[in-house]
Amino acid sequence: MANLQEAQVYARKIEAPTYNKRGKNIIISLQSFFALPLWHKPAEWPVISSAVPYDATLSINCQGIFVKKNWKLWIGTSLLFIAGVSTSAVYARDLILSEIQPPGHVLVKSEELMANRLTELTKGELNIQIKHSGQLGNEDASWKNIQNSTLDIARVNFAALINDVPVVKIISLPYLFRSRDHMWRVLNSDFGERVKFDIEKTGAIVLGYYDSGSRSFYTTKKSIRFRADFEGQRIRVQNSPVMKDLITLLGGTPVVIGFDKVVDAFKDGTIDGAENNLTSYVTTEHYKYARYLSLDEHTSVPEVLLMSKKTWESLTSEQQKAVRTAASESSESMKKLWADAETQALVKAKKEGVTVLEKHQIGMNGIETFAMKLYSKYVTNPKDLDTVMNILSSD
Ligand code: GTR
Repeated sequence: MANLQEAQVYARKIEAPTYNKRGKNIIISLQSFFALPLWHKPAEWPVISSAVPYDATLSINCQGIFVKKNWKLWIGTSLLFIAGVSTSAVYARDLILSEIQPPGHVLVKSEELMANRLTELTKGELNIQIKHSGQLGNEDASWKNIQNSTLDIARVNFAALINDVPVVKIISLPYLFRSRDHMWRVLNSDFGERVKFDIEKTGAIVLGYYDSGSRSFYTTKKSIRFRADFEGQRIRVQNSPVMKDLITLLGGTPVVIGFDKVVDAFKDGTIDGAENNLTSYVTTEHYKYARYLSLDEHTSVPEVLLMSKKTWESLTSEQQKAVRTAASESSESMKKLWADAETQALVKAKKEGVTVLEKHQIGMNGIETFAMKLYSKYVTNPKDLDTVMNILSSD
């Protein structure tokens, strides 16, 4: 789906709850109710069959004759019908989740775990339909659709929120987190609560976070080893002011391109490099074009799972609890899946002949010194300064 408008139209179409299994029960119950006259004596069949299934009045008249003769059977069947309708009143509902990664990606696998768990916890009342591979548009579209409540759930990278939620600029600062564990500890602290509060102020419900590892640079012509290696390089970045400024500061030219267009940009030479986590580097096959990978781990910007406020408020408190449980279990189990996926990605990249520079082989001092100049631009008040100092000095 190419643009925001199309995605919104599609999202509106699917906005109405989908009635499935139990909805069908209603139809079957109604059919059997009006089909009762079929049980008449064969002599009455010509009249009755013309009444079924189109003319309910005739059918009911015929049923009158039938009731007189078989009242016990009629009462029994009617009770069954009423029971059928009353249980059918609790319908199953499909929640639509937008995801840009393809099937098989660790994020999609984790969302599948969440979907199965939610179906189990709500005994089929709530189900999640995962629209993967950007079927409903890119992350910017998903984020907008969550805010205007035309989409139920979206998994996006924090970068998609950066222009609406200022605190995301802090999380996106280069070399802020030392490791994934460090990032998780910070997200689980008071700071994490502030992030959640700031996102929810904009009209979205935070269901949880997913790992996204650390992002590193990869290039087509030569390895990035020193700060000077950025000069003249056109590097693809997400639509993030922090990332654009970082590349400019390091001496390169930032090129903002959608995630799904990066391979084409490598093919037609629009870019000389990009940056992402190891998993995406391999699953997108960027490694086939950018054969030099420098593991500088400049940012660790997690993924976030969001629900629209309208969807959230339409759920019962039991259902909300089930959604929270399914999301948090999936986020927890994803940590292990992520670590495995990252290890496998590095093994694959090396096996495929990529030139990999580990952190200790890169002139990090020079690069970090330049990168940290960004802090003075993005940390502009005492509260944020305090936050950044706490993060940098925390274990
Ligand atoms: C991936 C992330 C995506 C997207 C992408 C990008 O690692 O999972 O959500 O943000 O990076 O670089 O655009």
